[in-house]
Amino acid sequence: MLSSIRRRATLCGLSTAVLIGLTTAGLSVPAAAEDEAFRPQLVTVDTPTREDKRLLQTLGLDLTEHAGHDYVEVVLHSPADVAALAAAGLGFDVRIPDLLRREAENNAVNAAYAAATLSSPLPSGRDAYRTLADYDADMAALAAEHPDLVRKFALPHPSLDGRPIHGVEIGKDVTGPDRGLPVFVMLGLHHAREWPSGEHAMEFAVDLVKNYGTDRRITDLVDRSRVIVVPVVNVDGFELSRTDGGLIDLRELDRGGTGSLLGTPGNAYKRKNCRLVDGQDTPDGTCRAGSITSPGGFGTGVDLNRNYGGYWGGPGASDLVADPTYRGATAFSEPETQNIRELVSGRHVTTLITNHTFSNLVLRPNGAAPDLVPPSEGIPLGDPFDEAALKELGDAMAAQNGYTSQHAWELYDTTGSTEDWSYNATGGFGYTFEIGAHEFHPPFPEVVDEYLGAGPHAGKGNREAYLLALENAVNPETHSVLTGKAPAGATLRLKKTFASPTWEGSIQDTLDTTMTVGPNGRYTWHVNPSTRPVVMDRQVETISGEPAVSRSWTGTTAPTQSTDQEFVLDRDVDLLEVTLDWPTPDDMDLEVYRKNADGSLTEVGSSGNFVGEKERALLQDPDQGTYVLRVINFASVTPTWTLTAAGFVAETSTVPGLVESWTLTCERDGRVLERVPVVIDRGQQLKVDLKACGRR
Ligand code: 0X9
Ligand code: ZN
Repeated sequence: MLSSIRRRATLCGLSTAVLIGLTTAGLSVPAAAEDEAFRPQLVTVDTPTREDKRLLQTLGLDLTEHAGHDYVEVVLHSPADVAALAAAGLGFDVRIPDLLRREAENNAVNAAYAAATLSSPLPSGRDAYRTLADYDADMAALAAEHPDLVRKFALPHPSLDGRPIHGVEIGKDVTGPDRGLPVFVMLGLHHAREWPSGEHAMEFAVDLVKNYGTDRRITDLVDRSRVIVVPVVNVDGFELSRTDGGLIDLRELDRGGTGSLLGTPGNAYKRKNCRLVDGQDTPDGTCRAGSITSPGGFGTGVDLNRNYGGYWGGPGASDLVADPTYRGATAFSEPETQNIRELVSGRHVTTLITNHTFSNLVLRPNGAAPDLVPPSEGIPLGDPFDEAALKELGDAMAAQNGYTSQHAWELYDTTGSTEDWSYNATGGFGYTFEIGAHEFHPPFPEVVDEYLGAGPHAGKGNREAYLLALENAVNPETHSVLTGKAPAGATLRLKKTFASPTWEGSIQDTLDTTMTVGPNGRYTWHVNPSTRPVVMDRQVETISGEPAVSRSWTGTTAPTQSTDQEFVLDRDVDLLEVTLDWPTPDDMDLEVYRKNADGSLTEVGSSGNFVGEKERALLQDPDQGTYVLRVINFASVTPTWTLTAAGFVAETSTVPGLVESWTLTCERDGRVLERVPVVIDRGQQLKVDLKACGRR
C-alpha cells in the first residue's frame, strides 16, 4: 500500500532536490568511478526534546519513518546534509555508513534460501524472484511444452522502452477458434517494485498447466474457461526495479522502514512506468539513462493504476509528474494500460484479478468513497450495483489467504485504477489483491507462503483464492449466457459503444468481441451483461442537513508523535465522518479504531493523504460504542489541530438506471448477414437463434 510513500513524501518535505541528489549519487555514476563521491548514510539523530525534533524538521533533511521518543533516523545524501545537522547542533550516530555498498540482508536471505533449496513447493519449484527474461522464458516454455493448452502472445502495444509485453492464454485447444467460453484475467506488476504480484500470477499459470489432466477440479475449470495471465504489465519498470533491487536492497537493515526505501539507490523502488515526458516516446532502450531514478516511487513515470479511464482524474490520483500517483496526461495515455483495455474490451472477462503488494488485502470496487460526487455524473458514487455478490466472493477469497476483504476506497480513495474501469465498463467482477504483510518485495520464502498459504491458511493461500475466482468466472450465475442455433463456422460478434465516465467528463469505449460457431450449428456464449453497472439503478445515500451527532476537539501533537482521542458513538447513524484539520500545508495522518470490550483496538478507518491534503475517514453503518481517533503528526510544523467526528443519518434514494443492449451480429465470409439487439442481465440465459444468417 501507499501509506509509507505518503509518509516519506511528507518527511522529505516533497523535496525533489533531495531526491535528485539521491538519484545522482545512486545511479548515474558507476560504482567504481564513484570512490570520491559522498555515499548516502543512514544516521540516528538525537532528539531528546520536542524542540530538537522541531529543529530537525526545519532542516529539509530526508527523515525516515523510524523515530522514537528521543531519536529520528535520517538519510544523509550529501556533505551539505551533514553540515546542516552539525550547524544545528544536533548529535547523531551513523548506523549505516555507506548505503551504496552495503549488501542487503534481504538479498542474502534470498541467496541463502536459493542455495539451500533444490526445489521450492511452488508449482514451478522456483526458489528466487524471476527476472523479466525469466518470465518470458517461462511463458515460452509453458507454450512449447503444452502447445494445445498454452498460447503465448504479445499484447498489442510494446512498452515505451520498446519491449514486447507478453501473456499466456490457457485453455483446451487454445489455438483453435474461440467457442465462447468465459475468460478469467490475472494481472501482475502494474507497479514495478511489487515483485510478488508477478510471481503469483505466473505461478497460477504454471499450477493450472501442471495439474491439467490429473487434478479433476483444475481440469474441469480449464476445460470450461480461457485463462489469460499477464504477469508483468509494466515490463520497463520491473526490469529496472528487479535489476537494481537485485544488487542492493536495504530494507532488512532498516527493518522495512522508509529509510531503506529512500536510501536504496536507483530504481529498486520504482513504482511507475517509463514515461519521461507526457505525450513523447523516447528512443527505445533509453529509459534507464533518461529517467530520474525513483526510490520510493518518486521520479518520472505514470502510475499505471491511476491511468485507466474509470473516473480518471478524480481523487486519489495526482496531476503532478513527480508524484507517486501521477495519473498521466489523459486516460489511457500509456501503452501498458491500453494493452489491458484492449484485452478486456475484446473478450468477455467475467472475473479479473490484478495483483499488487502489500498489506494483505482483497479489494473490491469502488475505488473512491460512496459519498463522493463525480462532476461527470452529478450523483454520489454509492456502492457498486453488484456490491452483495462482489463482497461475497471477496470475503470468500479473503478467508483463504487470511487477508482483509474490503472496498478499495476503505484503504484510500483512488480513481483510474484497473477495476475502477474494467468493472464499470464491462460488468466483469474485478479485484485488487495486495499480497503480503510488510514489504513491496520481501524475502522469497514469503512469496512461497503467500501463494500456498501458511499457518492457519496452510494449503489455501492465494492459490485457493485464485481458484475461487476462476470458479466464479465460469459460474453462469454471475455472468450471462447466450445460446442458440447459427450456421457452423459463422462468426458471431457482440459489440457495444458507450461513454465511460471519467471524473469530470467521459471517454468513448467500444467492447467488440467475437466467437466462432462450432460444427454442430449451435452456440453457447458466456458473456457479460448488456447493461453496465455504472448506469444501472444506483442506491445513493444523501446526507440531509446537519449531523445527528457532532463532536470537535482541538489539541497539539509534536512532530513524529501521536495523540489518541476517545469518542463514544451513542446513536445509530448511517455515516461517521472523521476529519482532521490544521493550519499549515504539510502532513498529519488520522487513524480510527474501534475499542473492543477487552480494551484492545481494531482499526476501522484511516486517512493518510499526501502532503497538503487534509485528512478524512469515512465509516459506513458504524457500530455504536467507543472509538479511538488517533492524530499522527508526521511532519507538520504546526502541531495544533482540530478533530471532528460527525455522524449523519442518510436518506437512501434510488437513482433510476438505464437499460443497455449488445448488438449481436452473425457474419459469414466477412459479411454481416443478421443483426439483433440483445438485452441480457446478470445470471440470465437467453436463446437467440440466428436463422437469417444461414440463408444464402
Ligand atoms: O495505490 C494503489 O494503486 C494500490 N496500492 S499499492 O501499494 N499496490 O500501490 C491500491 C489500489 C486500491 N484501489 C483500487 N484498486 N481501486
Ligand atoms: Zn501496486
